[in-house]
Amino acid sequence: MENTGSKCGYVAIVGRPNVGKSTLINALVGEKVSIVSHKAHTTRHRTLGIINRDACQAVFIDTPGLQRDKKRALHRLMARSVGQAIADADLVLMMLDAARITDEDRRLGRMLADRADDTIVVLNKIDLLGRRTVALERLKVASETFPAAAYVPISARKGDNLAALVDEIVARLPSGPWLYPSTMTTDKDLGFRIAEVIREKLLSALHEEIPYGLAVEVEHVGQGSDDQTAVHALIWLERDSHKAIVIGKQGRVLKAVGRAARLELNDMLDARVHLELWVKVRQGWSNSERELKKLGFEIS
Ligand SMILES: Nc1nc2c(ncn2[C@@H]2O[C@H](COP(=O)(O)OP(=O)(O)OP(=O)(O)O)[C@@H](O)[C@H]2O)c(=O)[nH]1
Ligand SMILES: [Mg+2]
Repeated sequence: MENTGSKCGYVAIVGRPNVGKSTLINALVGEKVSIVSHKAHTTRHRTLGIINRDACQAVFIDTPGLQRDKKRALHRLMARSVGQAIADADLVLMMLDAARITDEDRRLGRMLADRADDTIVVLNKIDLLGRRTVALERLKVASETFPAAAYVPISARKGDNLAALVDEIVARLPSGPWLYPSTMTTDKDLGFRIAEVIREKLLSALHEEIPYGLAVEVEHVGQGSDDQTAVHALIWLERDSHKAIVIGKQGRVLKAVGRAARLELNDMLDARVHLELWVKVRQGWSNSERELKKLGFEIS
């Protein structure tokens, strides 16, 4: 590839839980590279989403929502990956929910204070604000609270103003050769992506605290019968008492989760998927580095 005049850089997307970071990376890449749910703490792993525009390649890093509670090893790991992403990044998108700026946002702002020149504040969910004047007022508050190179209001869900955001990003990417092939959209392998689709469906089907003690591990992807693709996955829970809830009365919850996951996997794999799910208990996995490692978390 001719690299003269090309640009390439890492762009970390950071913000408190649930502000819409994963929704944004998916909207920018144009495919689902990171799962989304209405529950906080959905993203657990830093995940790349890559876009190419003319001679520019932007490598977005989706990160877990930064949170205060770091009691479990899992949460310490998630917080560490945010710090790592910020350190690795050429540019940082600091994402806010336009509805309100909180102490958690301010805490993150302090972490980024010395990176103001390469921080872009992204004010998300403007579709939920009634009037345009409210968006302008929120932008003013954001610009007074967080020093940054640019402030961009968007709706990640509706795709509003994303082109303006991409322009701001591309203008600030450093010169250099592309780091990834032009056809690559994410760094995650198929097994990981399948597990995440299943976890997403579980997150939307389950209530209360169960999602935080839930992990999905894909054991096998291969040729099934009748031209089907067979996928076997384990759903790990932290407590025996959660098993009945995840399975549901007469298996209804698990069946609905399996159906929703299978429909999405049919599209993702472009194949007819036969999905088998097993529910198992591994006590205390989220607070054990050894168990986290077994489940594929990177313990550095
Ligand atoms: N109305 C509206 N909802 C949005 C927008 N962007 C994201 N959401 C919703 O906000 C919720 C959280 O979205 P995510 O993308 O999972 O948020 P996140 O910041 O990645 O969350 P964590 O991974 O838990 O840190 C989901 O229900 C999204 O559909 C938006 O622009 N407008
Ligand atoms: Mg996320």
